Amino acid sequence: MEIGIIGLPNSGKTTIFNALTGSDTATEAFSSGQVEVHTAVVAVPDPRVDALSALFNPKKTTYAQVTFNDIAGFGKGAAKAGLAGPLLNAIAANEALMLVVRAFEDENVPHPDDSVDPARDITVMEGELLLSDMAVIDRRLERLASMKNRGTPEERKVMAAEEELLQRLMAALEDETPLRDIELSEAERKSLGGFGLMSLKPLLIIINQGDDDDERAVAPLLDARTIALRGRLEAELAQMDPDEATEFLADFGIDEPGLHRAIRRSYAMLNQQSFFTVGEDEVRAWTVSRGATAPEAAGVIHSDLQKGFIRAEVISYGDLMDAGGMAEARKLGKLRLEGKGYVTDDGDIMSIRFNV
Ligand SMILES: Nc1nc2c(ncn2[C@@H]2O[C@H](COP(=O)(O)OP(=O)(O)OP(=O)(O)O)[C@@H](O)[C@H]2O)c(=O)[nH]1
Ligand SMILES: [Mg+2]
Repeated sequence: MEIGIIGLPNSGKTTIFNALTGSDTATEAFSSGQVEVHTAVVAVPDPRVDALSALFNPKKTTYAQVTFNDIAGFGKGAAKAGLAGPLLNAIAANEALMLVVRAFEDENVPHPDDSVDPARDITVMEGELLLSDMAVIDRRLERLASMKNRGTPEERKVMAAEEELLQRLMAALEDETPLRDIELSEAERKSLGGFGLMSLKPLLIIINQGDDDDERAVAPLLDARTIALRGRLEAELAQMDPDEATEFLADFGIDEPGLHRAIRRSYAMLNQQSFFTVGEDEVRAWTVSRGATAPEAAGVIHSDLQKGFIRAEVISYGDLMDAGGMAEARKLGKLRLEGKGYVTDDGDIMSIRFNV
């Protein structure tokens, strides 16, 4: 799962990236304007994995992972002519976007619009995503028009369907509706895959507050897809050893590090869930789409497990913990044998039977 961090220049993208990933990438008040992507892979904190690890005492414990990409800033007007190639490519490579919006005041850090106004900046940036998509769709429609009357009847049918779909999307964009809010069939989604449409991607908004700011100051902006973080503070926190961090969290009245909240929201937003494999060798969390079947889940572990899937032995995390161990759970009849049609649940513990 890759999440691209975007936002206006100097909004604090690299600071938030450092906070989320525990990196120590240099931040600067004046950007070079070059497309340079910082990447870090982060383990998804999950108390269930900790508890399973305590229960099985494995040689290795592996958390689910998410990759954050800190992408160069782009601002108002950037999307008019279509975002420049390298920037568009850097953003298109992500499954979801994290928009960083500045709320911190600091005279030494210039704002491209000369004032701090997070509500305005959210509107500006969402507008840029829509404009960028319009430019992409416009170009594609022109190309389709130039190919009219060419190709086999079958090819023409495909092109006509694509044109109709793109016109529908264009109408939505003109109406200021992001494409993620449009209902699309699986096939339509697939046909759009190569275009790098930005407003199609799930979007999580991070409001970057100053060290002494209170979340209540931006309360009207907070919703299911918007959270507030004190970026610089959290970046400092991410550099501390655990004891120091605990004290620091208490001092600043932070319930839990922003990383945990941001990851949880990202997971929900991406329609993802976790299942676990357990044993003496390894306790491990895996990421699947919500609604994934048992064979699809098996395929995340290895394609052979999906191909040769016979059945899965499944127990819910809660049942296992209640029983206090696998042997006890088995005695209580809590382990289920599930076939190919089984739809996995968040927190399932699975053991796959397969045959290749
Ligand atoms: N006071 C304060 N300063 C911050 C905060 N977050 C970032 N800054 C400062 O703002 C400046 C820009 O931060 P960056 O994280 O580099 O911003 P950016 O969005 O990555 O900038 P570009 O990549 O250049 O577009 C740096 O000087 C940071 O130290 C914050 O929460 N409070
Ligand atoms: Mg930066």
